[in-house]
Amino acid sequence: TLIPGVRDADSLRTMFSTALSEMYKKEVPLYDELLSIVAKVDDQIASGPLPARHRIERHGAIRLGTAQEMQTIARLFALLNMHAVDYYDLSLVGFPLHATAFRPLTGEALSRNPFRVFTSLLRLDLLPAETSSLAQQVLGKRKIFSDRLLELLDQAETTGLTNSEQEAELLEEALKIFKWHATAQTSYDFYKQLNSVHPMVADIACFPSAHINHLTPRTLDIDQVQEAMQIHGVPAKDRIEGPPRRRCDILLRQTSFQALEERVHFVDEDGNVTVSHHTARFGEVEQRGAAVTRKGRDLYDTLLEKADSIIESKGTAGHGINDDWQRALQEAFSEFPDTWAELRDQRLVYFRYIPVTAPNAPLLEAEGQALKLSELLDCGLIKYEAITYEDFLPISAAGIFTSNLKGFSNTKRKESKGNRSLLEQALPTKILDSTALYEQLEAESIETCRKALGLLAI
Ligand code: OOG
Ligand code: NI
Repeated sequence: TLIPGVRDADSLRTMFSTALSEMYKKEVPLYDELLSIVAKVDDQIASGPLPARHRIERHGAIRLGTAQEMQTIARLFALLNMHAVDYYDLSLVGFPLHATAFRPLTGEALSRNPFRVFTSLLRLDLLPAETSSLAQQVLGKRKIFSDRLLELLDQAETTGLTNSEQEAELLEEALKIFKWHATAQTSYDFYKQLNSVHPMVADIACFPSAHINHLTPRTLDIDQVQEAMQIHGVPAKDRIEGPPRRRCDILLRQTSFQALEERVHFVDEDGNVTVSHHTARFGEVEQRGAAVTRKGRDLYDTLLEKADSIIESKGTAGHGINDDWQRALQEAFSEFPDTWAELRDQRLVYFRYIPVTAPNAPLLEAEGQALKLSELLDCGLIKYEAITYEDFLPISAAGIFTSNLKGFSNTKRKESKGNRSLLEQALPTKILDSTALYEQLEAESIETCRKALGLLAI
């Protein structure tokens, strides 16, 4: 459904993501340092100009407590042209959370700025009854959205925001949702009680905002960034998540550095203050590759499990050590084709097809005819490039979550199907399927070629 909204959602999204980044730089200086490292590495690698979206590309993550909060966040993100894509079940690794990612959908919006926010929601239904009711008590009282923000949302949806002052105000009020607060909204005892059930429950329910817990720039070479982080003393996580280093990048490789220990003031009902610590925020970096088809994804999942069993059978120190892990991944993924031609022939990756219309391109005598894609590629009238993966990986996300919780480790996968309809009820919209979106981008590119070459059909 179309709502009046804002004048230019794509520009506003860029302004918002820039403002968030500026705020986070001040809150977490190591994030600023990471940005410098990434810029240096990427400058050395880039042979030509990078796509416009590259320098501004990042994702963030927040964790919400109630369906009501999820619904309001969805309204805000919709104004920035960001919509819920894919369901992530974190109970798979023992977290009482499920998630979706809000992101732009169309090729045009993605090329302007692919900013995404991985947004988790606490699953009260998975908590022991007593914990659930304690959490609900404090969550019911907190207000992460200002009254002014709610007014502006209403206005945007009914009459639309029509000038830059209103839009600037929307961003300013929106930023407050993501800001860190060093004073908890509960006592320390209450915090400890929730923390002992699961650290995520305390992280969400005891604080007055949905603090952004990381922002992640994209790099062209995550191995180099990981090395540079270690040299600069940035406490990087010891294992890079996702597929191994390849000639043809697929999906998403990620690494993070450990959360800061933040000093937090806890205040009890009588006004007594306890000063203690909480680990809430961290840094992360990612390298993105091609979006894979369902067949490609099945192969990825199978080979990831194979790498797991290689590591287990070798009885090495386990998953922690990156070199061993990367070797196991390399071994397992030798079965995943690593040339674009093979990846295309075997339909493992989605591609964008581009008509070749250079002046010296071969003449097409076939105007008005129906030709096969393979014929058009053979005679050089069409070229192709991989479509970038814009989403996340649940097992990697679990690794990121876990590595940033002090003294909490849980990598064993559990049987779980999640509860997608519960999250959809909160939104309340259907969650879109990323595979269908990639399929559509590919199909649209073929249609563009057909028109450009004046063909009847491809
Ligand atoms: C989100 C972790 C998931 C990613 O990049 O996979 C994530 C969180 O810690 O809240 O951001
Ligand atoms: Ni992340």
